[in-house]
Amino acid sequence: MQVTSAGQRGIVIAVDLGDERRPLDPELDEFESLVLATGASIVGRVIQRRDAVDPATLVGSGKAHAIAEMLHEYGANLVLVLNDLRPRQRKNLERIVPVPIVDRTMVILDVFARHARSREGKLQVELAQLRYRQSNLIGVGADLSRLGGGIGTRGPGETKLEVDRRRIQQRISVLRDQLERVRKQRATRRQARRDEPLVALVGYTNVGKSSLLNALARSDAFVADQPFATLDPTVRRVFLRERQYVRMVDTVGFITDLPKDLVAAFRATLEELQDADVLVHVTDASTSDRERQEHAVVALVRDLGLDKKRRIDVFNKIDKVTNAANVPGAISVSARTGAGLDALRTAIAKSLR
Ligand SMILES: Nc1nc2c(ncn2[C@@H]2O[C@H](COP(=O)(O)OP(=O)(O)OP(=O)(O)O)[C@@H](O)[C@H]2O)c(=O)[nH]1
Ligand SMILES: [Mg+2]
Repeated sequence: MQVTSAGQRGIVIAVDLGDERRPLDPELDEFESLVLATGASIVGRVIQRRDAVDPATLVGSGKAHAIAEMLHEYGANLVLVLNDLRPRQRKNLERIVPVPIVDRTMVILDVFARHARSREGKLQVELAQLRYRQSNLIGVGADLSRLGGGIGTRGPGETKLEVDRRRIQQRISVLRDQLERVRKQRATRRQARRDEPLVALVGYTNVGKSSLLNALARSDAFVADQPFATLDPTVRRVFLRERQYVRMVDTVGFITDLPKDLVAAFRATLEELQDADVLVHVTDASTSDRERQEHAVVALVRDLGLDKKRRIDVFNKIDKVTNAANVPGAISVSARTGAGLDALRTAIAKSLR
């Protein structure tokens, strides 16, 4: 179930609250790369500086009308909103701006929907999407109309929404049952492979976890310069040193304010991390956004109850930085050039003793 699709032309809207602790730029950049990962293109951008969001329409109502005019001018058929959108704001905004209004959570869910490969991954994403719609009083109309030939219709009316709600609830129960079954199978498979220690790669999305796994295991897990290339956990056998191997699992990347329906949906997948003997926390040494990303990961690791585990901090992509910050205890590597990989193998071996 995808909300956006190739050929969609979107206008990105953001309200800048001027919070110094939360500068808009990195969040906006990240949002736009998420949007591009859905296949939609960005044809315009509206940033409104305000002290608070407008409770009725998010942006001021004058701005909302200006956006409606921009839609015509730019031939846009989608509005993408960075800020959290309350159901009432969405509804009011939809009246003024008559195209689908998609918020950050929906964008992330959409990227997940595109990238899910396994049956469990697909079920998890669909469940998260429906739960999000349910809690935000969005009908299924937009998606169904897309299947029937293009999004671009208005949201459903009141009675239709009632019907939608019932259908959503029914579908959610079906998905839960199916997930339950898939998970039982996975648990049985997992039991069978408990011989070698398990090392889990964790980290923000797009930092190079899959690339690192490939470099260490000489394998070819999917790598792409876009958020959430990996959704399904991938396990590879990695050589550490003479007669010592580990299993290394690469899993879904983290992101700031990961939608809670997604965390819930992916909890079971992330639970694989509970079995890990060591966590390897990968960060991207080359991004100016490193600190914010690191905080998000540390918070999620804590939420998942993994903060008691042994952890190795790794700075990846050092080939891209001229003078890499020397953080004590952290290991600098490049999945691309192979620099630092031996030091990482040694550190993992040491941590397992
Ligand atoms: N220059 C450089 N680029 C790298 C390095 N490692 C990964 N990349 C690039 O970074 C991008 C993301 O790499 P992935 O391995 O897909 O990252 P990931 O952490 O698995 O990302 P998700 O699965 O999307 O969360 C790709 O374009 C890689 O080619 C590195 O050491 N140096
Ligand atoms: Mg990956």
